Amino acid sequence: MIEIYYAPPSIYCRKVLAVLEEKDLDYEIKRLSFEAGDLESEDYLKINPNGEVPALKDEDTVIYESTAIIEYLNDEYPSEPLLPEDSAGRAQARLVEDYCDLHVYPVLVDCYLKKEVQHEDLADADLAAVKQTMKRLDAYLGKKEFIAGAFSLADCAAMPIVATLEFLEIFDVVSDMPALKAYFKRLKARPGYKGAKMLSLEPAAS
Ligand SMILES: N[C@@H](CCC(=O)N[C@@H](CS)C(=O)NCC(=O)O)C(=O)O
Repeated sequence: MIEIYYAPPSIYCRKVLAVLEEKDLDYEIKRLSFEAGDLESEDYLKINPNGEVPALKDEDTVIYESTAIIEYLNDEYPSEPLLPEDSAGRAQARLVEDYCDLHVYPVLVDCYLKKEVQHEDLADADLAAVKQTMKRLDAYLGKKEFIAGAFSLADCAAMPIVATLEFLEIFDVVSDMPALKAYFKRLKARPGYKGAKMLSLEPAAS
């Protein structure tokens, strides 16, 4: 059985959960707590020496770094392939997935911390930072159904973005981007959205 180390509400973890759900794989969530210091425990550092979530165990295989994890899942469980067949399409999926990790997620994590942990209102500058990343996603999407044409890992990476915008009640940042808005609606209808929405460990409502 696959085990996924998840500390709610990690957006990087929820990207992996989205892939697990898209591939309809059985998995068990090993819940860790940031507050309790679980990620710095000696036992967990043996699993992920970076002291971060997610990490994944699949029998004897242990992997950390969310991108390495989802690439592993796609290779190891190829029945629902989540990368296009052509090299250019694969590169497009990977670069947008990378953009989500490096640029979109950090901005949303900042907003989450400000609103949910520090209990402060988001400022115009916070929303502008989110919007700037949404514009990039909109440009990557263009007129396509999904980021790389067919549904891919990049779309799994976008799913927790949608869930987080909704959770933070800032979905309106995409109100003037109709194609992106329609794409986000398509993502919400996917099986993977259940995992992407799992901010807590409560079963995600559909
Ligand atoms: N590059 C890493 C980033 C993972 C990451 O930043 N995880 C955060 C949670 S969202 C974390 O575990 N931070 C450690 C901490 O806050 O103690 C990946 O893609 O897996």
